[in-house]
Amino acid sequence: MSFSIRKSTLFISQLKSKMGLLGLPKQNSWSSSTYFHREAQVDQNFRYPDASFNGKATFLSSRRFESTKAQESLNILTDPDKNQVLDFPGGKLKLTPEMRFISETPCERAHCYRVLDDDGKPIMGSTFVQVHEDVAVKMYSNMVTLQTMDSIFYEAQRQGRISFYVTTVGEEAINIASAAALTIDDLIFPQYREPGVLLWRGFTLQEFANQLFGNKDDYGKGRQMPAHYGSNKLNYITVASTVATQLSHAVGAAYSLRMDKKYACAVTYFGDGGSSEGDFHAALNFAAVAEAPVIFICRNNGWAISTPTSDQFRSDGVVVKGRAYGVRSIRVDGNDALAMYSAVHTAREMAITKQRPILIEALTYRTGHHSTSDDSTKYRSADEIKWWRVAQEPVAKFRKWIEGNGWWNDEAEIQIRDSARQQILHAIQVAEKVEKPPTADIFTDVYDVLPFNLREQEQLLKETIKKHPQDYQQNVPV
Ligand SMILES: Cc1ncc(C[n+]2csc(CCOP(=O)(O)OP(=O)(O)O)c2C)c(N)n1
Ligand SMILES: [Mg+2]
Repeated sequence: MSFSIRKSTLFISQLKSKMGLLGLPKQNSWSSSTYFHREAQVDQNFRYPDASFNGKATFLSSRRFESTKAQESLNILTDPDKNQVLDFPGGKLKLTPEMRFISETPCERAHCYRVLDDDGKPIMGSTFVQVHEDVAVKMYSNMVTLQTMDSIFYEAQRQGRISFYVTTVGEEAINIASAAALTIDDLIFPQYREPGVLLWRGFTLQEFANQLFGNKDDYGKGRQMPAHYGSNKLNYITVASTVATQLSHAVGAAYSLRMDKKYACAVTYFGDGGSSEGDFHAALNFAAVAEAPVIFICRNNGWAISTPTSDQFRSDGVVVKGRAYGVRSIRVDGNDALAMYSAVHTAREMAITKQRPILIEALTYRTGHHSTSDDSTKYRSADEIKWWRVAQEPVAKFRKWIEGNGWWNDEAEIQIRDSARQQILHAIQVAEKVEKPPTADIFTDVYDVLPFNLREQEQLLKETIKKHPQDYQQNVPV
């Protein structure tokens, strides 16, 4: 349908007669939810979300355009500038005689929030949430442990001791800094490249190794692929391979936290590839409408296996999609642990106190292969990988900051790297010796009473193992 708009009320009256049911907005249509009244430092930022942390107001307001109920009449109002204003469900909007399309590209790309410069020094004028020494040291130690886990477990896969592994190389700051900014009550809905969140919460190296080796101490009873960790105790929902399905789960869980008036939020992690799934769009929209306290953390690492972001979307990355769905958003340097910590800490306060979703696009780069099933040099240049590995390495950058504060030195570095290595090697040795869960476990925990087809399959499997024992691992009890 196309029509021209003149500065007359003709089209409005036609519309009115066609639709008949357009009306006034609710009195409180700009107000935010009033579940929590805790005065947070983010209040200023909440009122002026396009303002920086130091509260400088900018040209856009933070009003939420809530839907209004259609009522009897359509109102044409005139504002003080003599512009005509249409009172439309969803809120008032200005009418214009100009036929102006909204451009598909902004004049300028969304800025990226960064605190530390390349030398690990806070950029002049940067605003960030202060991290105490003990937290900063734990953050750095966890990042080193994650790096060490990645190199040893990756090698274990290459030696054929485990079947599969996914590294987090290059994304250690997103993992650890975001985890540090949350509390254990916040529910985590991960993709597969965030084991650091679990590490931060206290999942032991032995628990990681048990899962990777699929032994009988693995909580998934060996039924998940390696690196698909989960922990009830640590509020970390088990990783699912199906990309982006966790997003809508997080929204539902956040809505339930809201109904229970809990001082907690749901946090879901996903990649740029995840944002290309329909689930991402459904989840953002639903979260905005339901006013669910959920933080969406997108790790935009440039690639979805071999598909670059340029073949996934033509928008200015992922952050801009938040506004389309009415979700407050920020783009952050994901390789800057201090910026990540500050953004997630602030997002958490906003999500919970104001009962709203927040989208964080963390810019980073997957410097490792997608997984042990991938060779990324087949689709990207070695120079590109090297630049990120050397010039933008997140762990080294954070080390410079804590060293600059006098919280770290070479001796501590040698000690943590040595200790992490010893502990991981020990965990592997133990996990390898623990017996496997029984084959019968394959059929449990889904149905209360096993349906006939699964009973048949179980029987068949037992007979096959008996007939061809050489084809099956000896250390798996039937
Ligand atoms: C629904 C679905 N489609 C495809 C796949 C295969 N697949 C596994 S990981 C992946 C790429 C995901 O990329 P991204 O979300 O950017 O995460 P990253 O691996 O870069 O961290 C794809 C396509 C899948 N697991 N699930
Ligand atoms: Mg990706």
